[in-house]
Amino acid sequence: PEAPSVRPGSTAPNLPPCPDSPPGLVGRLLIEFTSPMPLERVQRENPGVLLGGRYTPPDCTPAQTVAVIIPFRHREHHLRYWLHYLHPILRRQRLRYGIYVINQHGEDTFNRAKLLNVGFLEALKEDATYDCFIFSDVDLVPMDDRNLYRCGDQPRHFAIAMDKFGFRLPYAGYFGGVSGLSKAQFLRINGFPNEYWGWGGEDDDIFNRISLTGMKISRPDIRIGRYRMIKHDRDKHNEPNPQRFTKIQNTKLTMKRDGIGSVRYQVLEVSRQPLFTNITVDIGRPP
Ligand code: UDH
Ligand code: NGS
Repeated sequence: PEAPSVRPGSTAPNLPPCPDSPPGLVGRLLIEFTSPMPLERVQRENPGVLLGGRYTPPDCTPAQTVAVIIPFRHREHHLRYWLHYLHPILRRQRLRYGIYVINQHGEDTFNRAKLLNVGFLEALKEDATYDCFIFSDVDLVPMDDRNLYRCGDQPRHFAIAMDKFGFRLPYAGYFGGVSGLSKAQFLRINGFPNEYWGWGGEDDDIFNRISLTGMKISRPDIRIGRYRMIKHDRDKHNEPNPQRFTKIQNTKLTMKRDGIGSVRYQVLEVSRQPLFTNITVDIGRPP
């Protein structure tokens, strides 16, 4: 008899649903950024990851398909550590996922939130079944694999206990670092703002969008939502945005016109690497 054909990366039929609490988790992890991390080593350690950084559990059918979106420019060294730590964690969490690095082309002012909007749309163009989006800075690695990179019935904030903040939230409304929204939650807030050029405030604007649409942030236990950040100097062309304080006062007005419905950009290259999909994009520059 003919073997059933299964598209690579798709879920094989007849597998049981993946468990709510994955059995193979190890809990607290040792995370360090001192030993060198060649990409060849990371590839060797992750043979089960398919081209473009796609993975599907071999033994169960996950409830969600997760796109992990990373805003990026000139951080190759951080990305290698991120891939080294995250692929095994996501695998143990029994996720069906893809990794998308959204690389801002050129040297104009950086725009984190606009890159995340691009990631949402481009991931869906690759695979219309993505229904959960995890937005992660490239320099943040979870210290506990029980911090599950999934979506729930409210937007989720994952990076709640970072080493640089003494393993606490810096303020109650902090929504930076690593966050996750279902497709429906993301569309409900009109995605993220496109008009925060330079550092700061865009995560507070997203927090405002969530509150203004009547949703509540969900967070893991403080003992589990721990993160190490790779130490780095301030990047070039990502200076603190002097307009950020006034902009976050106006989310209620701006979120209707500025968001996923109004994002304009040009994809320059899509390159499927062994451990991630690299999307280089021209997002323009501040007016
Ligand atoms: N990012 C890049 N390239 C850049 C700027 C930002 O890839 O040039 C991405 C990256 O994923 C990063 C994220 O955007 O993790 C957030 O930007 P950030 O790392 O600048 O924000 P953070 O708050 O640092 O971590 C601000 C500067 C801190 C200087 C501290 C000096 N000791
Ligand atoms: C707030 C910023 C956020 C930022 C947070 C942590 O003040 O964007 O600090 O920054 N909001 C504004 O500037 C309005 S950190 O300590 O990581 O550099 O995420």
